[in-house]
Amino acid sequence: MANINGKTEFLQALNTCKTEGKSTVELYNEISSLAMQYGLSQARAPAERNAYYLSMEFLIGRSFFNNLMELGVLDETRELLKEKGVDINVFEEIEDAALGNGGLGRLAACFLDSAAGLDLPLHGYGIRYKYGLFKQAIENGFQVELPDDWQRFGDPWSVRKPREKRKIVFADMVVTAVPYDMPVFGKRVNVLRLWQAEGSAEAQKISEYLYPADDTEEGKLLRLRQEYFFSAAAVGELLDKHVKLHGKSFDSFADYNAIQLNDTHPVLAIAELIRVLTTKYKVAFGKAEEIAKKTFAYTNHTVMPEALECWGASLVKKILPDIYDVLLRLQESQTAEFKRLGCSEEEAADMAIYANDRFSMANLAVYVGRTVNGVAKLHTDILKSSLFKTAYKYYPDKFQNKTNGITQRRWLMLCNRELSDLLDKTIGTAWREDITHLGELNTHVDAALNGFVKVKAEKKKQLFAYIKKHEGAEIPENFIVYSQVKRLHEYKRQLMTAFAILEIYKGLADGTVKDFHPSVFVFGAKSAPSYKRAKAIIKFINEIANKVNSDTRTNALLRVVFVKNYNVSYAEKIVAGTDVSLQVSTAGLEASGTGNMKFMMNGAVTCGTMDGANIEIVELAGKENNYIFGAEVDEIERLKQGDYNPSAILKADALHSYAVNTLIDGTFSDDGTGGFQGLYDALTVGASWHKPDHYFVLHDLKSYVNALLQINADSNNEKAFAAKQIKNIANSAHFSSDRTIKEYAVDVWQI
Ligand code: 26Q
Repeated sequence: MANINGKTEFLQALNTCKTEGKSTVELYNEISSLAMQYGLSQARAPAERNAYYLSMEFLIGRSFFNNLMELGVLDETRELLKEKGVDINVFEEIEDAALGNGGLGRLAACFLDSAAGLDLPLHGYGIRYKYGLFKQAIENGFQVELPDDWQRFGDPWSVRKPREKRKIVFADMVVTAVPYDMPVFGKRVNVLRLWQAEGSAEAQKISEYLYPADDTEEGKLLRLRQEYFFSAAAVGELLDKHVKLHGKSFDSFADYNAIQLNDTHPVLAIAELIRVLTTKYKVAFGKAEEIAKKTFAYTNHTVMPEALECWGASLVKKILPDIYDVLLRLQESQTAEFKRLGCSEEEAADMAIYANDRFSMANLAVYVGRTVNGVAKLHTDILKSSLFKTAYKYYPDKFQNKTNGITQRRWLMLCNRELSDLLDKTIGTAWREDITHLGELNTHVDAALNGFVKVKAEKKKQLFAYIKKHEGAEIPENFIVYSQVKRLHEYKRQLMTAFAILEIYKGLADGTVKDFHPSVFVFGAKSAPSYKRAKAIIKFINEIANKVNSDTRTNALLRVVFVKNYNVSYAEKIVAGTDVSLQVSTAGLEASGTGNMKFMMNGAVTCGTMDGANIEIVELAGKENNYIFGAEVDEIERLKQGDYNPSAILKADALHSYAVNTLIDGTFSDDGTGGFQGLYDALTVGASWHKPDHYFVLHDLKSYVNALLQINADSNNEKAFAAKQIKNIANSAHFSSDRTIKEYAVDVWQI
């Protein structure tokens, strides 16, 4: 094959590529590998100082379209293929690389995209799972999990580097870590290096599958192995590289390397760095600790206590005895430092790395991390005022906020070409290079109105066609679209949306809700396989969809669709075709949210609570252009302290009673699983581990229904409503991950 080292050569090669008689998968692999050759030829010499993003998850999605776009050949490829009689959309058959659960994993992918786009040397380290997040089927309304064998289409975007393999040693086995490099194209070519575990059958299990939960239930041996496996591979490689380039002068290690810990999952990297420095290179412990303190930075993504990882000391001792020793010594030096700082005993206990026979990964990360950041302003404030309150008292300078962002390349240019073209026409093309130019749309709202209404209608049409194809559900064209798509969690309150829909449905049926603009509610969500209540909520939504969609009294006005196997590619369709973004978590619990930003940038209004980044969204786009409802953090705090009585609310409100009682009055069937009774009990009597309705669904339900109805009424004034949507686009530049990455680059990584 000819050497492809430029765009012209790529297009020539593509032109001579025979398409007849080839399957989509064959063509996909062929075109992708041509593009890889072209893309890799653009790589330059590595940077002196690099930042590394250690993450258990990289939720990349589909690479094909995105990479062709980043390489500047998507349009030409589309045209060339068309001439050959191939519709480029056939490659949508290639499924996503879903090496992540949700927000945290997708954020990692957006960050890599932005860094490459900004010419900043940020590289990823993670795990090359054989199976990504399970594929979700829906059977009789229930979630069923199927394996996600994403590599069956081939993996043309990775390069296996067997010569750079490493040994990872556990007390009971030795595992080979083989790197696969996925280039990240942009202004520069960065690398996402994913490690695959090889060796014995036991060894291979380490990279076999992604934990399909986005919280911890219990410490699991395999999870510990996974975390150590990729952290140790990354740290070992960086140390080897350092020795090769700079000799054994580890004082300068942190001058060349900044390591970002994406939540607590890679935190063992800290202990591993110290272990290797002290054992292999005989660096004194205190010195090694100092180097670690200059190298690592930590991002927290959740305040949910169950997701803060702790490892049982005996487990660590058994499979990673040297790491166990390092952790204990870190605890000693931590204790000494706390003494110097004058911490009380309780304060020291609160921040302890080791307590109750467990190692706290969060406390270790906060102790060693140069910086600690939350992912939205409110979230960082909560870290300072509660979760890490004591640490904030003693180390105030460590704490920073880095509000999340999303890459506009995938989430606007790629998924919404129509809107992108309209922006070009309205404000020129400068926004494509520098997203802050989007702000210029603020003074061209009227000029964009007609065009925007057309674009939204077209994106809806495309979404409805896609839904028809994948779910079989028909949605009439004039419907407005409310979407709630995200992982299924009680705190995200999909159940509250379900109740709100039932109340609206009843109002439509009995005529108390009037002048209702036809509306569809779109849900997409995977539940952790072992999360019973979340699974019951999926069944409940599907039961509601069946009832509502088949009721001829109301189905010209109201529909409900639960899309199965919600993933990055589905999200690309949904964010572009949605009018109303539902972001309704209990205030204080959604660290940031990033779906909210994708919807905003595509011109949806937010119907949400004052939580996570919603607060910053309405701050920037205006409360008058969005719909905020429900209890704010301080009120939630008061409710928690006081005697919140959801049963009283239920009793006092006939509509609420109607909606909630459908769980238990035979309106719907959970097939005898008891799942619906479980949901009902959680709201009305609570459980051994929580008070009734601890996510305050019933407290916020009334104001939620009102907000939904207000939106519906406002949407009848098409132009005024479109103006609100446009103002959201115009003020969304702040939520570009380009902005976030620039902040990390300056405030944390100094790259
Ligand atoms: C931990 C231990 C064992 C098994 C699983 C886990 C685990 C896995 C994934 C714990 C947490 C996660 C993922 C968390 C996550 O996605 N958090 C989201 O991060 C987004 C990016 O910052 C935020 O926008 C969301 O608000 C937050 O929920």
